[in-house]
Amino acid sequence: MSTRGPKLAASMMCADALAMEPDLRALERAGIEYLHIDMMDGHFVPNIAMGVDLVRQIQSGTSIPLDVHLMVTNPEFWVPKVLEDLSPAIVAFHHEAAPHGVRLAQTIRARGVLAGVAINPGTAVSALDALLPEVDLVLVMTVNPGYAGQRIVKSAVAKIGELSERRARLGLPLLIQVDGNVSFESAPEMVALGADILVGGSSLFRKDVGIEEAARQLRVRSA
Ligand code: S6P
Ligand code: MG
Repeated sequence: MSTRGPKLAASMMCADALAMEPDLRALERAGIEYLHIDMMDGHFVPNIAMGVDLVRQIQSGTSIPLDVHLMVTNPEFWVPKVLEDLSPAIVAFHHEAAPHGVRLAQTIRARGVLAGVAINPGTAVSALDALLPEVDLVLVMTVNPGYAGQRIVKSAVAKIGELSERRARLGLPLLIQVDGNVSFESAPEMVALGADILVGGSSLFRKDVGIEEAARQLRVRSA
């Protein structure tokens, strides 16, 4: 496992649904730090993905910690459910769906789990000013949430730098996670701007070079 550079979270939505076990073993050999679990409700985003039962089964098949990304309109319901039914290391809800973000973060932290808040490409970093001291992680979406394999939204990448500046100025031990078209080309800039955790989707689950080689290259290019 790498000790320098960003941590990698593998987006399980991009795993081979017909051969998830070989993919899990490859992710373990690659020293992937988190399994990124995209839970989508068909309301907050125009797609449905990864229910609790499926995720529980994945969890039983590996010791890689879970990083849950909730793309749902009602995180007040799903945060407690995920905490109860799974054993995640990180749970992130979307700011745009959470009028009671501080309460949600407190609920997550009370279980000894890292509390994350995610922002869409169209949401400004300043919208999080009041919430930053209450969370452990900010998930910066660099594509519109809902699907893998999309083009990057360039203006969203700059928000990594803005957040990095804010955490330094405020002295907060915040982690910055980036999700959306993290690639061999885009990862170096994301890390230079301050990203701590990169979500690997299409660029990690590569059928041509394989997961281990893709992970190695992502690490080399962003070290
Ligand atoms: C998108 C979701 C993401 C994707 C991730 C990986 O709504 O939150 O986690 O699975 O973006 O896909 P890609 O192809 O963009 O790297
Ligand atoms: Mg995600």
